[in-house]
Amino acid sequence: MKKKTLPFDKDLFKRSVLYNVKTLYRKTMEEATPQEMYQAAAYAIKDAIVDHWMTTQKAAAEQDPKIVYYMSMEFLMGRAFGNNIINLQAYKAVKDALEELDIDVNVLEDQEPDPALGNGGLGRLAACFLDSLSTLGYMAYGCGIRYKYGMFRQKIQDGYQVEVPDAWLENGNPFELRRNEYAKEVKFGGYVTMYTDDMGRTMFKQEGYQVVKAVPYDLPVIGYGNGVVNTLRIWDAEPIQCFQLDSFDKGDYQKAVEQENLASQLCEVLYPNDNHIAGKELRLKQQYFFISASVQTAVQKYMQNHDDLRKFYEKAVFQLNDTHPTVAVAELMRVLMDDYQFSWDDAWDVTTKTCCYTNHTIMAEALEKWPVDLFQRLLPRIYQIVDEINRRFVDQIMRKYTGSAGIDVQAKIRSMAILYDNQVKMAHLAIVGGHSVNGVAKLHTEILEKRELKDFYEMMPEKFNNKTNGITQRRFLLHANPLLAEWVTNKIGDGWITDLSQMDKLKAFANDKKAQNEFMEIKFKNKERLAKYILEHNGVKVDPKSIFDVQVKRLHEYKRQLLNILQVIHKYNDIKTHPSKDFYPKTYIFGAKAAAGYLTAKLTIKLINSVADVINNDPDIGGKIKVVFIEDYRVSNAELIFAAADVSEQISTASKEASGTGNMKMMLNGAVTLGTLDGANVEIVNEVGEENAFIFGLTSQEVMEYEKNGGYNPMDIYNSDPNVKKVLDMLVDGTFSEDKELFRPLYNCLLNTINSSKADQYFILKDFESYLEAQKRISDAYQDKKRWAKMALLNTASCGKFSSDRTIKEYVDEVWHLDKVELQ
Ligand code: BZD
Repeated sequence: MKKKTLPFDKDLFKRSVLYNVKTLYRKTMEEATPQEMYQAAAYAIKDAIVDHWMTTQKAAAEQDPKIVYYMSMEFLMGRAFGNNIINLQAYKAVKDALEELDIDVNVLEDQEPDPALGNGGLGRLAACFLDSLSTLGYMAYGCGIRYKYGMFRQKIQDGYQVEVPDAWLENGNPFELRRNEYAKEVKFGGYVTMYTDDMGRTMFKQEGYQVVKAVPYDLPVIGYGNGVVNTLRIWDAEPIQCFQLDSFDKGDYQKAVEQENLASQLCEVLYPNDNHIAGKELRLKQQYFFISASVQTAVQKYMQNHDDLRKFYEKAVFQLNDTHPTVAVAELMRVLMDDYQFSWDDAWDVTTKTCCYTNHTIMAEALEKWPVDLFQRLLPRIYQIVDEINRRFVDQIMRKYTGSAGIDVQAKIRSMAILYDNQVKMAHLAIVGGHSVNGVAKLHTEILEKRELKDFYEMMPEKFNNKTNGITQRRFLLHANPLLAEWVTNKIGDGWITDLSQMDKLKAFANDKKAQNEFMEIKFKNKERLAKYILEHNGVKVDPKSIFDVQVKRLHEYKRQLLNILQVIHKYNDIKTHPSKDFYPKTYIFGAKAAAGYLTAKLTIKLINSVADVINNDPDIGGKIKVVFIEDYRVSNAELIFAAADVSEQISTASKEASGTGNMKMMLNGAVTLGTLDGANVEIVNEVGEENAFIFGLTSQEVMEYEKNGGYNPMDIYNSDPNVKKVLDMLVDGTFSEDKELFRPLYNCLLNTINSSKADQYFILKDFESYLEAQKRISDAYQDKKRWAKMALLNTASCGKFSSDRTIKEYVDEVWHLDKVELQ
């Protein structure tokens, strides 16, 4: 039986490309630049999308399904053009149509800027979730910020990272729709007054505030092959023009200017920190800005066709992507009480039944806390509400624990209060103000329950649940790796595109020599594709026959890129001292952005580049190893990199990486994991089998045990392991830089001679030997071609669990309880 596919009118598309080139640019196809052609084609695709978008919204209005509002400061969407035509099932038609117009679809795709409204895993997860929600037919809004400048573009100059603004909107965004009619006002500052309303109730009002206009821009999120189109609604800030004149008239010129400044700053730029909170005032403004606009919208949308707001939670759920959107708890309370005259108890009932919180990290520096005075000054009414939530919660703690044997009530309050030490603790507000708290991998959720949030778990265990992350196979296999996607479809049919568990069927081919050869042949072609990219971008020639060992992710000490590069240095020494020793060639590929103010991370980038320079140009090495740092790692080049990886480096200090999702993307593309038992690696190994992964290092238990006891002394390892000593000494002996002191800070991070309890906080030296040994196992395994092919193939075959479709199904069944929208 032939499956139904979405209709797509190829001739209409062609005509509309020609028409758009003419009306947008007054040009013929021959005269148009590639960028202009891209714009023309993107607008033509948008035409096709809009029909589905309208159909979906109409069906939703009729069927009135429950909607999830996925609230996130970050959506790392990546390029839309290719993904959109894939999900419209029109990739081939568009490619052919463009060919007939003498345009290469790949060239066109490369014209699109890579929208980078996110830092890393958390933002990309949000994008994968939207893709899955549409594909599964659930109604969803992504709610976020339309940053004028997204994640900075990274240039490498003389080995150093240089940040360049990412002007992604320079040429406009053909896929977006500005929805002025849905603009909202958001208020900051001022003070709160009390009054009595007509019914004799005490009411609160914010006065003397500054106001900005929040204008939404809608982006379509297309489901695969089902015609469902959801909306990513990102907010931009604009000054309220008429107010400016009024206040000028009133002589309040100062305020008018301030308002205008506020509006122009609010959405200017994404904070480029991953797993770290800088605590800047503007960041809190950004948070409240998009949350207030989104909450107001959700409530108003509901009120359009319902009359009892007390049942809001039956039709809406807010998923808070980490603590960044947590002011939603207080904002919903405010709207219900101040705008709809709810009592506290009624508002609280609705709010807690609506809000849910996902925790993405246990790193202390990522825990969001705001100074009370800042919070109160910026959001006076919201603060008042948080204060009352806290008062009632502390009361609840006291009622529950006072008089219980062996329980220190004050200690409980200290660890759980929302307001404590003059700080507003956003995670605590999110836990108390919602009904669901989830971690993002089994191990991570366990650590939350047993350690980080232990007191909360003991008090309210029913709120806690795990949702192991996932990724969309549509972008990361179907789009990123067309050769492998086609091969999989030939072997097992195309059901995997919407049901990744079907990958399991590939296991039947694990020992099939022909299948193994085909699989490795595809990997080789993808390695050639990446080698070409590297030659073009780095000027370095790498051998696609060498093992491609890949570590691409944000640069952070806990992710231990430093461990990787130290191991490379060791390998370099080994080859130099034993030139005739048999060694299988390896290409170490890095890609990572460091937060602009994170000096250790930036210096690590410099070290990787300096080591690359020395090794790649050393004739003694004869190309046995090469080191490549790929500039400006982002979603678009990630797709090329994942497809070409043999080895997936997932080497965080056990217990620190909440889940990881790059690990899943590489597994999907047949890379073998070299990792610690951290985050979702644990589940990956569980699925693929220990014999098909390379695991090393301390366990999370062991790490936490050391941490409890004040760490360990890395000096002991330095003194007893000559390999370690040699590698570390090379950091400060001028091998990698003329200035011997350049890398001293990294050396000192590992060997803090003044305070050993501050040394090597990420257990790099402790895991060094075990890591070397795992690297050796990899090189041995790779030389057994059959064994490697089987392992690689089994990784692809075992990745079924790691689809974001599965994660979303679990959210729907266990937390959100959404209904599907049916399209005729
Ligand atoms: O979230 C990441 C975790 O580090 C990963 O382990 C996990 O897989 C993903 C998805 O759950 N966390 C982040 O990406 N965090 C941030 O980017 C971030 C950004 C701003 C402030 C704090 C954290």
